[in-house]
Amino acid sequence: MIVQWYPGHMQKAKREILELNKYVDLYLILLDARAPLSSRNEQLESLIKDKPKIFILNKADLADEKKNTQFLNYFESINQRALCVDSLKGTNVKNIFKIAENLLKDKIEEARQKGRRKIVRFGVLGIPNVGKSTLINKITNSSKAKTGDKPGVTKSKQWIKINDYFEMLDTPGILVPKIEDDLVAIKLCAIGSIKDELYDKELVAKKTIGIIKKGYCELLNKKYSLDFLNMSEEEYLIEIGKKRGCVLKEGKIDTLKAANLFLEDLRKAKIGRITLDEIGDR
Ligand SMILES: Nc1nc2c(ncn2[C@@H]2O[C@H](COP(=O)(O)OP(=O)(O)O)[C@@H](O)[C@H]2O)c(=O)[nH]1
Ligand SMILES: [Mg+2]
Repeated sequence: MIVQWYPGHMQKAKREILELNKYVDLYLILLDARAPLSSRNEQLESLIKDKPKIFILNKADLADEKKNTQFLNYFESINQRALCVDSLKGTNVKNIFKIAENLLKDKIEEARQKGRRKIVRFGVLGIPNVGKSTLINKITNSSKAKTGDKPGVTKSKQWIKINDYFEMLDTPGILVPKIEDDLVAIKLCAIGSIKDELYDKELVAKKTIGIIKKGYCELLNKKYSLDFLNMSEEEYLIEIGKKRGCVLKEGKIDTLKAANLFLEDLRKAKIGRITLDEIGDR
């Protein structure tokens, strides 16, 4: 097992989502554009299958542009609405409402004919650190929803009026990441959705180097001025350590420090815009 997990989390998440589902008309399901398949939890999604949803491929600014397009096409092919978003800058955020209006046009029209106004209530769902609070802040233009760099900082609950037609719950629903599959778990650790204490960073760094050397070998070699062709993932991490001066007292390379540096570079897209999932992964 890559990640140490506690049973019971899934049950708690289910209860919370079922409670949320009593009030919500439409869900924004946030996925990390750098791993749009691995950051999905279809088991929990199935609890809300009676409600329309829009997949938000968030942090699209950090992900591979070509893959962004491929994944948008993929979601279209499975008849799902999806949008690439940068919640920090607000790129594409306005389009969320156009799609939402379209998805709920029958209900809106039905209310209008009865002389009422349908207020569409949004709920935001996603795994930790995917940018839920950042998106809610961007949309509601307030600092009510707390954001942070660590998974799981949000508490409290309140509807925030966006305009005459839309309201948004200020507290997102947290989806438990699916971690039964080691490859999925590695990717979720790599993008920062799993708390650091729960996994072995050296192992994750090595495995992630293994994943990205296939499609992004050039970016990797350029960033660290190395040559991948002749090296194992272990050796590569050691070389990164040498280049970055991660040396222990006895002259040994500090591979944990090297792993931290590598993961930091990856998460901030300092190696380049990298997407870890492939369409064919599912
Ligand atoms: N580059 C980039 N960073 C983002 C984006 N959305 C959120 N972040 C960052 O991701 C981290 C986690 O965001 P947060 O909203 O707290 O995630 P939450 O746990 O899902 O509520 C923060 O450091 C945000 O600044 C985005 O679209 N692009
Ligand atoms: Mg949050």
